Amino acid sequence: MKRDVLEVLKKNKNCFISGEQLSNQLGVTRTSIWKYINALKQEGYKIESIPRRGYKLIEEPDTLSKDELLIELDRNRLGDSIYYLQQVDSTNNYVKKLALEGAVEGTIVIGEQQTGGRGRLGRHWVSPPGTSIYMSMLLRPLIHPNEAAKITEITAAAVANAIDNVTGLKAGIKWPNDIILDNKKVCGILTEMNAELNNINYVIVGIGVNVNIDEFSDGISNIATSIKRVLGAEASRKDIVINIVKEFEKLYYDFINTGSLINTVDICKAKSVTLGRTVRIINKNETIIAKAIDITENGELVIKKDDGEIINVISGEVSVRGIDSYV
Ligand code: BT5
Repeated sequence: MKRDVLEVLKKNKNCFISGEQLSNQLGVTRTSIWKYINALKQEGYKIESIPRRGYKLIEEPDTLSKDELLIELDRNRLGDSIYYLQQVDSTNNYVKKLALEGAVEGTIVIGEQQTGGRGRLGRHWVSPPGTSIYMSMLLRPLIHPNEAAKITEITAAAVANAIDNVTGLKAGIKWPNDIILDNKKVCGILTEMNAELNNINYVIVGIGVNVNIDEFSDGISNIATSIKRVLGAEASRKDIVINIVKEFEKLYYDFINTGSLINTVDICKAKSVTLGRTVRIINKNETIIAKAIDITENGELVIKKDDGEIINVISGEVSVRGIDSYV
């Protein structure tokens, strides 16, 4: 019900709506309305209340709360079930727990802060409170496990589009899992899977976006950036999350329904900061230096070595000359 009150206030933002109107429209007493309004004020909403005129929503906090997201996502296939946590070790770990309890595809977990945020290969993801997005989505795709890497590319395309839609910036994609602004990493994606030989039990897509972070710790200050640093102004975390889910949903079900990744690949190619550059790829114990020349319709990176040999890379650690720690 609090969400319904919020939805009506948002539709009438900056206009008064009386307690009586609210109570008639939502079918609850005026005392209940007053309680929900107080709860919203506690959450940071600025609501003016004037006797006989009613309530006026003046300002909304940039919260990623379940109420805010569900108002926008209630007609979507993903995001029907949202968990919003003030603190969590890792949103991927939390989704894993929910997945094992039988949670449905599209379940989303969002944390305001992570105490054990993870990158690939057990690396640490810097996750300070209140300024960024830490979210994970549960998927149960009926695809072969060897196709799971495609979900990372779908996510990268969705996040890059979402950043562009909300901020007007032009985000780049460093194949396969980094989103880049001004040659630095603004978002990382961690895709994890639980599968048997021929079928997937679940996939967890974890997304970390540096939105309004001002400064980074020494360890990553030369490779990391935030939207605020590049844009010169704060961006709405909520709008970015909603956009990510909507963009992801389009590309994901397009892939699931048609079996083709082509719409995602088109975005990844157009936004690639990898193509045309020299890359260093570390795969298991082997290091290859080559030029990135294409991305196939299945999302593989095509590289050409100095001796002319052409290799299709499905996954691996990629450093791009000029973008990150590659020297
Ligand atoms: C990634 O790994 O880029 C995947 C990051 C995924 C984070 C999300 S947050 C929500 C969900 N829950 C989790 O626990 N994880 C996911 P990788 O490609 O391995 O990059 C990790 C490297 O990025 C680190 O070793 C640092 O060098 C750098 N790094 C760490 N924190 C960063 C940050 N906030 N911004 C930019 N770079 C960072």
